Amino acid sequence: NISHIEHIGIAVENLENSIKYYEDVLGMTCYSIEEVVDQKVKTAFFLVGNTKIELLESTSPDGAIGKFIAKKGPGIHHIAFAVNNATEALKLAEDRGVTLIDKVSRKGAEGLNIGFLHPKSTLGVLTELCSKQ
Ligand code: CMX
Repeated sequence: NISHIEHIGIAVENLENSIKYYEDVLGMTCYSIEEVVDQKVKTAFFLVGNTKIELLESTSPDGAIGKFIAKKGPGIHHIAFAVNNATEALKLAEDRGVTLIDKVSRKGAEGLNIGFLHPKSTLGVLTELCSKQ
C-alpha cells in the first residue's frame, strides 16, 4: 500500500552550504529546517512535486548520519515511501522476511510516524516507511 515516494534522504556535511546549492543551482526553495534530536540530525526540506528532498546534517558522530558520512562520505542515505499506517506496514514487511530496524513506528521529522527496514535485507537501500497516522 505504498502511495508515493515521500522523500529522499541525502546526507550532507554542512546543511547551510548544501541548502545554498539546492536553492541557487537547482532553483528549489527550502521550506523548513528542523532538528530531530533523537536521530541526532538537523534536516532541511524541499518539495519537488509530490516528493520531498530531505537534507540531513549530523549533530553527533555516533548518530546514523555521523557514521554514514565518516564511512561513505555525503550522498543518498535513504528512500522513504508513504504508506497508510507505518506500524502495520512494518509488520507486513517483517512477515515477508525483511529485517526491521524499528519494530513499531516512532515520531520523525514533520511529525510523521516513521520506521526503517534494514538495508541488508532491502537490496542495500536503507528504506523508511512513513505515515501521517
Ligand atoms: N544505506 C545502505 N547501507 C547502509 C546504510 C545506508 N544508509 N547505512 C549503513 N549501511 C550498511 C553499512 O555499509 C554496513 O554494511 P557492511 O556490513 O557491508 O559494511 C551495514 O549497513 C551495517 O552498517 P554499520 O555501519 O555496521 O551499522 P550502523 O551502526 O551504521 O547502522 C543502520 C546502520 C542502517 C542500522 C543505522 O544507520 C540505522 O539504524 N538507521 C536508521 C535511522 C536513520 O537512518 N536515521 C537518520 C535519518 C533520520 C530522519 O530521516 O529523520
